[in-house]
Amino acid sequence: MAKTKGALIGCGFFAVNQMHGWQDLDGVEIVAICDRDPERLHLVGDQFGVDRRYRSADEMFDDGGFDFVDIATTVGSHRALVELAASHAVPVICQKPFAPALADAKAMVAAAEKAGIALMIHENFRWQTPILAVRAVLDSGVIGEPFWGRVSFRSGFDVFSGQPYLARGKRFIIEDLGIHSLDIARFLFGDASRMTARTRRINPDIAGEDVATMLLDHDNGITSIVDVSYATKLPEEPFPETFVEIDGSRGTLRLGKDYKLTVHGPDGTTRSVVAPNLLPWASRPWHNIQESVALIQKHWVERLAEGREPDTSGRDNLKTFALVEAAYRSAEYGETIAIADLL
Ligand code: NAD
Ligand code: 89V
Repeated sequence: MAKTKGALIGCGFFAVNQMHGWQDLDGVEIVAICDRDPERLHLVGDQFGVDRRYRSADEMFDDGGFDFVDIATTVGSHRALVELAASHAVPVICQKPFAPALADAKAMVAAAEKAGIALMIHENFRWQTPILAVRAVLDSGVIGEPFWGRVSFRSGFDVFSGQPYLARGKRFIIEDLGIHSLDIARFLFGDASRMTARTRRINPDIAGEDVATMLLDHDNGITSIVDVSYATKLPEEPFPETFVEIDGSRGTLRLGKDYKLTVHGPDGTTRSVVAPNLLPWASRPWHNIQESVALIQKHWVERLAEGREPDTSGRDNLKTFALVEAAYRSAEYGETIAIADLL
C-alpha cells in the first residue's frame, strides 16, 4: 500500500520528537521539511534522512507532493501557516498553543472548514498513558459519578534552558502548560461553563505568570481545580508528571508521583503503576510526553484514513483554548468568566 506522505514545518526543540514518532509509524513518510533556520534544517534533515528541505513554507507548498502537513513552529506563525495549508487544501496538524488569541483560532477553524480539510491541534497530554489509565477507571464506573476533580502540575524544572522563548512571553504558564492541564480536565470531566482564576509570577527573571490556580464549573455539575506552577521546589522533582484526584459517588481515584494510581471503590482498594513506556528514542523524564506524541500522531493517521474528525480537532480545541483565554481574563479582572460568552 502507498505510504501517507507528510511534510513538517519547524525543525526546533520539540519537532525532533514528532519526527521520531512519524518514523516509527508504518505507512507514513515525512518527505519534506521546512525551517527558516538553515542549521535546524540541516540537523533534522540529516538525522532523519529527509532530502527535500525548504526555508520557505510557501515554496514547499508550491512544490507539493504530500498528504498532510505537521506544524511544529511556535505560536506566532500558527495562523499564517494553517491558512497557507488550507489555501493548498492540505490537511494540517498544528502544535499547541492553537494561536495567539481566540479570534485567530476561530479564523483557523473557519479556514480549514471552508477548504474542507482536517485540522488537528497537537494536544498530546490527554494521550499520556497515565491519563488514559485514569479515563479508563472513570469509564469502568468503579468510583461512580465523579463530582469533584483536581488536575495538578507543580514543578521547579528549568523549562527555559530548552525553550528560552518561554521566559520572554507576556503569557507563560497557562498558555504553555496550563493549556494541557485544562484539556485534561475537559477530557476527564467534560466541557466547562465557567472559569475563575488567580495567577502569580514568582520567578523575577521571566515576563509571564509562572503560577496559576483555576476553578472550573463543568456542564455536568462537576467542580474541578486545575493548578499549575513552575515555581514549586519539591524534594523530588516530578516534572513532567500530572497528578489527578477525583472523588466520585462510590469511591475515589488518586494519580500521584511516579505514576502511582490508587482506586478506591465499594469492593476495596487497588494500587497500580501506570507508567509510560520508554520508547527507544525517548529519554527520561520526557518519555511520558514523548510517548503521547507517538500516540496522537497514530490517532491522526487513523482518523485521516477513515475521514473522521480527530479527537483534538480545531473545532474541539477551541473549547480548551477558550478556557485559557477565560483564565487570563478572570485573573486580570478578578471575575468569573462564562465560557459561552467567548465561543
Ligand atoms: P523552537 O523555537 O525550538 O522551534 C521552532 C522552529 O520553528 C525554529 O527552528 C524556527 O526557526 C522555526 N520556525 C518558526 N517560524 C517558522 C516559519 N514561519 N517557517 C519555517 N520555520 C519556522 O520551538 P519548540 O520548543 O520546538 O516549540 C514549537 C511548538 O511546540 C510550540 O508551539 C510549543 O508550544 C510546542 N511544544 C509542544 C509540546 C507538547 O508536548 N505538545 C512540548 C514542547 C513544545
Ligand atoms: O509540553 C509543553 O508544551 C512544554 C512543557 C512541558 C515544557 O511545558 O512546553
